Amino acid sequence: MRAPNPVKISAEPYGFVLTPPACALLIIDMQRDFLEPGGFGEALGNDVSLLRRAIAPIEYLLAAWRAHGLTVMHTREGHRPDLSDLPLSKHRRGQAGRRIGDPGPMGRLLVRGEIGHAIVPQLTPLPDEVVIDKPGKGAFWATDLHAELQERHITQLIVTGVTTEVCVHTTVREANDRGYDCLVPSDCVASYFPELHAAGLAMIKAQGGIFGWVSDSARILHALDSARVATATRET
Ligand code: C5J
Repeated sequence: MRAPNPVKISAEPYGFVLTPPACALLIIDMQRDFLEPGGFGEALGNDVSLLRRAIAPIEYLLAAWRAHGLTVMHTREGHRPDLSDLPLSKHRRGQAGRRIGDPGPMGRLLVRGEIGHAIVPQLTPLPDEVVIDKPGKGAFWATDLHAELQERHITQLIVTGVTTEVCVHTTVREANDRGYDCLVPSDCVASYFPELHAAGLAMIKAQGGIFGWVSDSARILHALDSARVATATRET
């Protein structure tokens, strides 16, 4: 399907003009380690069921992005099996025996290649989609994400995934400083802490959109659909 033309998405603090070929859908850390029992998120004492509400809305956006032939990128937080990319400060956090690299029901916690490190089956990347392995919370730090985006002339990001106030927020801030316009669909991000989820979204759109825009998946899908209808009408 031909990529649609620019279209306005209803968003806060004001409308976001989406240019589909220049906009990547970025899916942050939708890994079993954060979303399923027995992973790193649960080892930190969190109720992982709170994150699962983001899966279905992301699935819808992902299907639309793929159907339009637009850019999709995924990230995974995790460390090398020898933990050489794990700073001591990060390693020390959490309870002894339940820290990064310790064994768990889905393999070693937050270690690349383990079962828990995989993206949840509903959002499994296609072979041609970029998967960024990141050792930090932000997706730009110590990764090739900026280079991958620049190579594809991407200037806008729809940022989805988990958790709202940690890896999503850090990534939006990093992206904003690098000149990307970021739109965050509120139903496609989630947190173990509803109050931090709300605060995270509020911070993004405050002060005239200091870090970016907030909308939701229905409004994005509606706009994408209108653009497709407009393109099809012009072509007939
Ligand atoms: C956390 C993340 N919360 N992906 N990681 O440790 O947000």
